[in-house]
Amino acid sequence: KSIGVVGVPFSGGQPRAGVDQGPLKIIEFGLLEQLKELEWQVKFDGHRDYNELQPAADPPVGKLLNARFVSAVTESVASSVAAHLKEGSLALTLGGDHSIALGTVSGTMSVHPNAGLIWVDAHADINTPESTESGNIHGCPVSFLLGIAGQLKEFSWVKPCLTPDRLVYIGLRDVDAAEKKILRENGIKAFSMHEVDKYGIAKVVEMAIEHVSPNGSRPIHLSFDVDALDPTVAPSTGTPVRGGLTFREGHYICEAIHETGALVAMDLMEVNPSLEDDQAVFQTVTIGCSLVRCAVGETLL
Ligand code: DIR
Ligand code: MN
Ligand code: MN
Ligand code: MN
Repeated sequence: KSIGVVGVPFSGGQPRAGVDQGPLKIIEFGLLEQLKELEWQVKFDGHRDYNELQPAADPPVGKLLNARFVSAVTESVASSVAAHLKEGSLALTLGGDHSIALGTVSGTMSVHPNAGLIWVDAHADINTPESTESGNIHGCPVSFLLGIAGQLKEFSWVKPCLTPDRLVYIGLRDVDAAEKKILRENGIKAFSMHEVDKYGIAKVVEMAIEHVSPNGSRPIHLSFDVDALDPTVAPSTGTPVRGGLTFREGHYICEAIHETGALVAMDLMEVNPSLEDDQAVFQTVTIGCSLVRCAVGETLL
C-alpha cells in the first residue's frame, strides 16, 4: 500500500497569510514518519513552490480575488493528485486553503469519475462567482466542481465533474443565505451540527457514507477542513466557528471512512500555524496528523 503526499503551500483562496505554512508544519511534525510506521510506502516529492505560478497581474474577475493564481495552482494540483491515483496510490493533499480542493477533487474525478465526495467543514464552500460576498475562492470550490458556477475563461481547465447525489457535507454551521438556497435547489445532502447533535456522529457518518457510496460501491474522496472541528480543539485556522465537532467526532469520521475500504483521496485543509499561540498551533497540527492517520488505518486497539 502506498500513499502519495501533495504539499500545497498556498493561501491565495483567502486573505489571511500563514495558511500556506500548514503543509510544511504538518510534515515537520512527523506525518510522513507516522505514515511509514503504519506500514505505508510514502511518496513525497517535497513542497512545490507554487509562487512561480503567480501571474504578474491578477485583477478581480467580477468579485473573485486571485482568480488566475488560484486557477493555475489548482490545475497543477489536479494533475499531481491524478498522477498518484493512476499509480494506485492513495492521494493525500495538505493545504493550504480550501480553494485547493478544486484541484484535488478534479484530479480524483479524472481517474475515478464516479467517486463520492465527503466534505467535512463548518462552511459549505459552495458560493458561485455571482453569490460570493467575500470574493474568496476558498468559499467557492464546490460550485465549480458541480458546474453550477457558469464557465469563466480564467478557469477554462475546470470540468464539472461532480453531481449533487455524490456529495455530502458533515459539520456545517456557517452557511451563507445564498449557499443555503443552492443546497436546497440542488437537493444536496448535508448534515449540519444540528444533525450531529440529533443523531450522533456514528449515525451521521453511516448515513453520509451510504449517500455517496452505497455499500462501498463508489470510491470516496474526503475533503477535511480543519475548521469543522470546534475552535477549542483546532484553534489555528482562518475562519473558526463556535459549536464544532469534538476531538473524537472528527476522528470518528476518519475512522469510519477508513473502514469502508473505499477511500482513495483525502485533503487536510486550512491549518494556519501563524494564528494563535504555540500551544494552539501544536494542538491544531497534531490533530491534523492524527486525523490523517485514522483515515489511513490507525486504530485505537
Ligand atoms: C464565506 C466563508 N461563506 C465565504 N467561507 C469560508 O467567504 O464564501 N470558507 N470561510 O472556508
Ligand atoms: Mn472549507
Ligand atoms: Mn471552513
Ligand atoms: Mn475555508
